[in-house]
Amino acid sequence: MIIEEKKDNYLGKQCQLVIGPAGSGKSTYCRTIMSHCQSIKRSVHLVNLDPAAENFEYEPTIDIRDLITLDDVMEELDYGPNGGLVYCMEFLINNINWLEEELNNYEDDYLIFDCPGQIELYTHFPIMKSIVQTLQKYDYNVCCVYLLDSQFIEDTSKFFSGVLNAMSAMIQLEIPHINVLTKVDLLDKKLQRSRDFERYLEVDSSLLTEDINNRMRPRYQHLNEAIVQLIDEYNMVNFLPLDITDEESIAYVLAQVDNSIQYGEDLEVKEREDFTEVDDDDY
Ligand SMILES: Nc1nc2c(ncn2[C@@H]2O[C@H](COP(=O)(O)OP(=O)(O)OP(=O)(O)O)[C@@H](O)[C@H]2O)c(=O)[nH]1
Ligand SMILES: [Mg+2]
Repeated sequence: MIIEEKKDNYLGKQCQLVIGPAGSGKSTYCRTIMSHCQSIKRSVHLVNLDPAAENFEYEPTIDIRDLITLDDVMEELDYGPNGGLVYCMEFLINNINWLEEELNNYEDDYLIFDCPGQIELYTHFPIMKSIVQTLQKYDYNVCCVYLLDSQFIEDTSKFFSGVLNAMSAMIQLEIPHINVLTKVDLLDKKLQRSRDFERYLEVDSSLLTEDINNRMRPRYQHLNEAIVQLIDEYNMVNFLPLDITDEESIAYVLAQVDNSIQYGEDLEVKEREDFTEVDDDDY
């Protein structure tokens, strides 16, 4: 069954790019998904792209610190932590063959990339985009998993800033994009069951506008409405809640990510090109 082999091979080349602001829970998410995958016997590899990372519960299979570390850059070039981080990431891009060689060793596996938290890497530096392009060159289906700390729903203006950053990353990367609201276990259980919480997961734009306009001076009304419209138009209104203490919640997030990797636009093109002999029903 040549077609089956092709399909298996293709589905094996998947990866999640886990990004989000500093402290949003990226490393914890990666650890949680690794542990969940271990329990469901799925083979996954952790890729560490954070040159400042310290300890990992699961040893990364590919680790940027084998190429460069933030400590070395800060010491040798006398850079501060932010400049040093950008230097490390640019160094990675200038030596992308290092990553390509590492990828070649694991080309049939499911990779989970734990990325650094500097927001500028996702909003205006082309670094993550270069990494995505490298992965795509090697036929990986890449999904961006954008994490936002659930404390961002404490007030609507904070939520706006979180959503706009997520949107900026989505526009830059141009890959399937899943928003995840992290640290839900820290939220009050009553709040989790309330309509207030739901409207942040599947945002009701009219309620958002009403809420923000009630809090801010009238002169900002038009701006608020324009932002909400933008959020609406880019379909950035969905967040998956992740409670790392609840196996079902973890499984649900993973299923959504898997789905977006398999059924993203890239796959549709590949399906047509590579799997034309297989019935649509098989997918
Ligand atoms: N209770 C709870 N704590 C969490 C969760 N996710 C992360 N944390 C805590 O939040 C802090 C930051 O988590 P990390 O996973 O290191 O966040 P990160 O995004 O990798 O941080 P950077 O790599 O520094 O950008 C740690 O103290 C974690 O223990 C969660 O789902 N629940
Ligand atoms: Mg981290």
